[in-house]
Amino acid sequence: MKRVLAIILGGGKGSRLYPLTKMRAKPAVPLAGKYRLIDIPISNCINSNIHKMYVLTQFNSASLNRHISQTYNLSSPFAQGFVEVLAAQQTPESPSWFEGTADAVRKYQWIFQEWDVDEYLILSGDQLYRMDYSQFVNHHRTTGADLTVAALPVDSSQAEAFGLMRTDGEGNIKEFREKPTGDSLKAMAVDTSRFGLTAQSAKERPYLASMGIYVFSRATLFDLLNKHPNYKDFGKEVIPEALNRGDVLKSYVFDDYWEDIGTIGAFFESNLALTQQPKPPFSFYDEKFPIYTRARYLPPSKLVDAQITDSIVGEGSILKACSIHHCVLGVRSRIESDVVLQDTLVMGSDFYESGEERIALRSGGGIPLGVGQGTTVKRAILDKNARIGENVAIVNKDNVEEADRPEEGFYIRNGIVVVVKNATISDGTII
Ligand code: ADQ
Repeated sequence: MKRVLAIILGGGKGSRLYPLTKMRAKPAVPLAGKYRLIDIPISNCINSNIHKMYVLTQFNSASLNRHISQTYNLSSPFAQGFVEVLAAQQTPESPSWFEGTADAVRKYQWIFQEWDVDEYLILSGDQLYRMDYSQFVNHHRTTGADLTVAALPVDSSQAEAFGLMRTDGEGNIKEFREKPTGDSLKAMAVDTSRFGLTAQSAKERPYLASMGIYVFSRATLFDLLNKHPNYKDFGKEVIPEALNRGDVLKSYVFDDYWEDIGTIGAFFESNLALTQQPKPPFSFYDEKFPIYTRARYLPPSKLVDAQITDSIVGEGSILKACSIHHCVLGVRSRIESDVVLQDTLVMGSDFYESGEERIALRSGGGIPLGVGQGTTVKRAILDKNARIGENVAIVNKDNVEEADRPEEGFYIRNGIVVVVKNATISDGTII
C-alpha cells in the first residue's frame, strides 16, 4: 500500500451540512460525541496501511488544521506518512474555487503527480463506514483495471440518489449513469447474486450504487483530467468518458454498513442510530479496526442524578438531575437540573467554564455554556459551545421543515432545529 496516495474530497461550496459548516470546513464537523467526519476516511486509510493522504477542502478552517495536526503524526522516518489539507486557492492560472470533484483533483494534480505512486484512492469526507481499502486496491490490481468503483447493492428507493453501474457477472462496468430516474433507472438493474448476495437480498437490492470511492491507475487519472479540462465531476463526466473511450472499469462490491452523511437529516439519523440497542448499525467498539481521533486529556463524566437511556455521553461532561433519552452528548457537555433531552445531538464544548465564571456570567445577565435548568429539547442539534438558557423549549413547535433564523441563532433543516456554534438562546425562548 506504500504505492497508493489517498485524496479525500472534503466538500464543495454549497455544503448540504450547513449550518454545521457555517464556522468550520466540512471535514471538521463533529461526529458521535468525540470524533470529526474526517476521522472516518483517515482511520480507514491507517487501518489499511495507506499513510499518504491529502484532504481537499473549499476553505481552511482553524478547527480542521488543529485537529489534523494534533492527531495524525504519521511521519516516522521509514513510513513517510502524512495527512495534509489542501484548500481551494486563487492562483494566476486558476482563479476559482473547486468547481466539482474532478476539478478539485485537477487543480492540485501537480502535487499529486510529485509522488511516485501507482494508484490514487479517491474518497469522500462525509461517509460513515469501515472498509479495508487494501482489499479494494488489490482487487483493482489483480483484475487489471484502469479504474475501480466501490459499489453498494441498494434497492430501487435508494437507487435514485446515486451514480449507478450496470455490470456483467464478472464485475466489468458496462454502463454508468449518474442519478438516473424512471425507465433509465430500471435499465440499470443487475443480478447482484453474482456478487455474493443471497437470492432474496439480490431480489431486494438489484442496483449497484457508486459509493463515490474510486481507485484510479496513475496514467488513467491524469490522462482523463487533462484531455477533458472542462469535465468538473467524476460521476457525471469523467467515469462515463472513461467507459466511452474503452478503459477497463471494474466494480468492487461492498456489502456492509455504509451511509452518506452529507445532509443534516442523514447526519442526525446516523448519529442517533449509534445508540440503537442491542446492536447499532455502526460500532466504534472495534479494537481491530479502530476509529482514531484527537487524544484529549479529559476527566470521566460526572452524572449527579441523571436518568439516561439509549444514549452516548462524551468525556468531561457534567449532568445534573436531568432526563436524557436517545441522545448523543459530545465532550464537555453540561446539562443542568430539570432538563429533558430527547432525540437530540449535543456537540458539547471546546472549553470549560468554572463554577465562578458561570455565576459571574449569570449575574451579569449572560448565559453559561450548556443547557440551562428546566429546558426541554427534542429532535435538535445543539452545535459546539451553545449557551441555552433556562426554561427554554426547542421542540419545533410549529412543525417547520426549513427555516433560517441566523439572528436568533438557529436554522431548521429537515424538521430538525440546528442551534449554531457559539449561539446563545435566551431564557424562556420557545422554538
Ligand atoms: P454526490 O454525493 O452527489 O454523488 P458530490 O456532491 O460531488 O456528489 O460529492 C462527492 C464528495 O465530494 C462529497 O464528499 C463532497 O463533499 C465532495 N465534494 C464535492 N464537491 C467538492 C469540491 N468542489 N471540492 C472538494 N470536495 C468536493 C457522488 C457521486 C455518485 C455517488 C455518490 C455516493 O457522483 O456517483 O453515487 O457520490 O455518495
